[in-house]
Amino acid sequence: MKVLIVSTNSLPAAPSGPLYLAGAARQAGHEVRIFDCLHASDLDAQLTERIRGFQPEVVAISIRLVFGDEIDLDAPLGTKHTDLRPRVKAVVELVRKNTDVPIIVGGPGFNYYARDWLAYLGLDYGIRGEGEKAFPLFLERLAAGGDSRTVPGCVARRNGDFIALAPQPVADLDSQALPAYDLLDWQPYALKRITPAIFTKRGCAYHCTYCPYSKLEGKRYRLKSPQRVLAEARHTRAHTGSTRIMLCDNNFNAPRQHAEAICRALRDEGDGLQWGSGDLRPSGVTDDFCRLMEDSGCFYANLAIESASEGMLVRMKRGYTAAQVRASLDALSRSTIPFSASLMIGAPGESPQTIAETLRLLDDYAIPNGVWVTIGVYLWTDYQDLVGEARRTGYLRDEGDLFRGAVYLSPELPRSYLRELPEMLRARPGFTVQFNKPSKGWDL
Ligand code: B12
Repeated sequence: MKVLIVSTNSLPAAPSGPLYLAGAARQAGHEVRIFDCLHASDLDAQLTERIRGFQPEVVAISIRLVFGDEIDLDAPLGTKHTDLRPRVKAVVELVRKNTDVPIIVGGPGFNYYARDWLAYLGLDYGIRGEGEKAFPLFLERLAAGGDSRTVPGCVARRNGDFIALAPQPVADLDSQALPAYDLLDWQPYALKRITPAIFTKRGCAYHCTYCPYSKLEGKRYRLKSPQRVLAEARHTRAHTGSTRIMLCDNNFNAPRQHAEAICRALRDEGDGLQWGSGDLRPSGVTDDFCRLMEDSGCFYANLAIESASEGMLVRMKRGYTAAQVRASLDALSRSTIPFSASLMIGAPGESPQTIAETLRLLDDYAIPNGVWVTIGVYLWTDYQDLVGEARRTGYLRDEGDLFRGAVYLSPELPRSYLRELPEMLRARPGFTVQFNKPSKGWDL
């Protein structure tokens, strides 16, 4: 079948999801094209032209984000909140205007809100979860005229009914198709200074109270072999020309042996490829590990500290201590790796005292690439323990709140303190602050 995959994301990031999806559909024998809205200067004209030119038999729409916050010092509290749903709706309407072939939706931003999305977009069918197996299966059913409502992860509306099947995680990641970087012209991404991204595993063994990933991807790790990661890295480099690659899995260094094996494989390849990770866990980051990261070409690592208050780390169930945060910062500081750190402020129990505790620890370090602070914890899904707590305490009242964008801010943070906090943080060298507002009209 002729398959058009439309990536609706309008914030700068590599379209990794659509690329893995495209690879899988092509491996199953379909003719695939990708349209990335990120570069569309005239969405209407360009998408119309693509549909008319290619004449797809099915259009797959990938939803990465529901809303996004970006730093903008001219915006209230220095952060611009964008509701990205209207953009996705505009894409669906444009597709509808140009063709009546089936439209199917999926992607990380779709997973939590499948039912809301279908109602909002006026569509009847989507797939939650990983697409490598489910999407080709859907295409097979579609081509053969079979029942697509038995595809794992599918969500469907019919005559007022709504069905949702549990997604089925891909067991063997090594045997899946490579991300189809060859289907993209990488030039516009390079101009926007975007680094291509691949992932090395799925799953998360931790259970942080604010994070949905272990429920989304499973607690058991599904690892790609180092050889497979190398094959993806080579393929990505060959088709983007980029000597840098982001490893976009969560907690890159967990499990530690897996991260070490990948570093060794990249080091032994020795062809100058550099890698980065936005999510290094402050545990087991020793001098030896940092040396391995250096030797394997790590050009950037973000240490996801979140908090250095002992009490907050326990409350958030982060699974490491302030002493481990210190040990990780010590080791990274002795290395040549350009690293940054990130903090998340505002989870239950956060108070001016716990923030002071975190900042006191950071005072002992010069962090070369700065500190990224997010104030306000996103509430996405009932997969987060925090959402349960927010419902119990009456912080969240309405079922539809999540799809409209809700943020948790500890009630122990007085407004007078919050008013001063962003400026107080921005005054520290290298600190960048994103202030996620609890709701649309919320102000201090
Ligand atoms: C890595 C990551 C980042 C990296 C991006 C690095 C990069 N170059 O890609 C960084 C740190 C920059 C980042 C930033 C942000 N992120 Co982020 N990020 C992720 C993360 C952890 C993985 C995404 C990924 O690439 N996965 C690997 C690819 C292969 O998987 P995938 O995209 O899910 O695609 C698969 C399936 O979804 C499916 N699929 C995809 N499309 C389609 C379409 C169809 C039709 C079908 C059937 C299937 C399908 O098949 C694919 C293959 O299995 C996700 C969480 C998660 N685990 O999903 C959050 C996530 C996407 N991020 C999120 C957010 C909000 C953000 C920010 C807006 C945060 C902020 N600043 O406020 C920014 C925005 C950045 C941007 N410009 O887009 C949210 C989005 C949810 C929402 N409600 O909007 C997520 C889901 C996290 C969460 N809370 O659960 N992020």
